[in-house]
Amino acid sequence: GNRVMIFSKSYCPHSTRVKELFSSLGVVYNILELDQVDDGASVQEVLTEISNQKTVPNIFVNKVHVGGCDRTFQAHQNGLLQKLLQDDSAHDYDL
Ligand code: GSH
Repeated sequence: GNRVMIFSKSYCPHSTRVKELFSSLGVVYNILELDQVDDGASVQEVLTEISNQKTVPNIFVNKVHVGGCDRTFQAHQNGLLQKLLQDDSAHDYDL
């Protein structure tokens, strides 16, 4: 199922790095480019509230907040990312 959700901005280099990481791992992700949707600013406000993170990219794996680009690469390095990806108990995201 669809397990990875990336809130991104199309011009953001950190977002690009995260997209490339998941692609290189062969992981299919859902993505919302906040600069390309009408209500992107309100989505970003809600994201700040629920994740306490103001910046993009903002990554969730199986409904667990991973963080931004740095945190996602960290999680890849220390094995947490693979663990989160293996948790298929969560429901798919519907966007
Ligand atoms: N250290 C952060 C990470 O690892 O994700 C860098 C993220 C960052 O600086 N993102 C910029 C941002 O969100 C866009 S490239 N700026 C505020 C905004 O767009 O509202």
